[in-house]
Amino acid sequence: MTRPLLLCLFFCVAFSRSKPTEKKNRVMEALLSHVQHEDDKGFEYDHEAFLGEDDAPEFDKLPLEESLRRLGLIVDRIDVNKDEFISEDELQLWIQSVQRNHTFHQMESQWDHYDADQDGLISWDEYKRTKYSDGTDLGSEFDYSRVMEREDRLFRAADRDADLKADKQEFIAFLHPENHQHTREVLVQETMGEIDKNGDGFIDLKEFMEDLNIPEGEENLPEGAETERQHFLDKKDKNKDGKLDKQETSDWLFRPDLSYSDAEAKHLVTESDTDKDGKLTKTEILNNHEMFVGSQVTNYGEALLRHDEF
Ligand SMILES: *[C@@H]1O[C@H](CO)[C@@H](O)[C@H](O)[C@H]1NC(C)=O
Ligand SMILES: [Ca+2]
Repeated sequence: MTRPLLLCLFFCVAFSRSKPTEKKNRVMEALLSHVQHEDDKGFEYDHEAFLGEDDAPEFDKLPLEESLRRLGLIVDRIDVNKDEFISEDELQLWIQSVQRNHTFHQMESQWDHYDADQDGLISWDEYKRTKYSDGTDLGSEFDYSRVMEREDRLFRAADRDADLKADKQEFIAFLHPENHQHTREVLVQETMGEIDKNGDGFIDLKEFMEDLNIPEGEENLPEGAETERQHFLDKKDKNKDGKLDKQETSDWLFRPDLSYSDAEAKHLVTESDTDKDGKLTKTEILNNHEMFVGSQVTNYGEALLRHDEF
C-alpha cells in the first residue's frame, strides 16, 4: 500500500490547472510524501498520519491541557476491543481510517463543483465541461488534450459499472487511481507505454536505464546509476528474465511489500512503548503526546529560542 494521505501531486490533475510537468507525470511522483518522515525535524509526518491533514494543524494550536484531553478521547476510540491497550493493529486501523476519511473529504470538497446538475453523479461529460470548457484560459502553450485523454482513461477505469457516470466511490478512485486495483492498471500501462520504447510489452534493462537518461555502454556512470541497475536485476526483475512484465512493473510502482499504515503504526508503538511490552497504554501515549499530536505550548520554549529567525 502507498501513502495516499499526503499525496496530491500529479494525480490531483482533476483539481489542478497548473501545467503538468510532462516527463514527470510518472506514478512514482505520487508515491513520495510531501512531508519526509524525519522525526528529528519535528513530528509533522506523524501528526498528519495520526490526526489527518485537516485536523493536525488545528490540534497544534490547542493549549496543552485541551490537546491532552482530546488525545485521551481519541485513544479511547482507537481501543476498539476495550482492553485498555493500544495494539499495533488497532493503531494501523485508526491510521487507515484517518486516511480514508481524508480522501473522502477531499472528494466531497470537489463534488459540488463538478456535479453541475446536482443529480448525485458526475458524468464524464459534466466533468469535462466543468474542467475544460468553463471559459477559463487553460493556457495555450500546453496541449491539454493529452491530459484530457488521460483523465478519460482513468475515468473509464474508475467507472466500474461503465455508465460513464461516477458516483462518490468511483470518483474517489478517479481522483486517487494509485489506491485502487482497477485504476492502477491504467497507471501501469501508462508507465510501460512511456518506457517500453520497442513496444514489446516489457521494460528491459536498456529501456529502463535510458528512461533514467543513462545511455547503454556509458563509461562513467553517474552516481546512483549502478545502484539502479542492480536494483533492476536483483529486485524489480523478480523472475530473472531480464525484463519487467506488467506485474513486475506494478510491484515496482506500488510496492506491495510496503504498507504505509503498518510502518507508521509500528513506528508510533516503538517510539512510545516505555515498558517494551509491544503495546501502548493511554499513559504511554499521553507521555509522548508531542509525537502524536504536538501542541503549541510544548513548542513554545523552542519557538522563543528561535525568535531571531522571524
Ligand atoms: C471516519 O469517518 C467515520 C464516519 O464518519 C467515523 O465513524 C470515523 O470515526 C472516522 N475515523 C476517524 C479516524 O476519524
Ligand atoms: Ca451529475
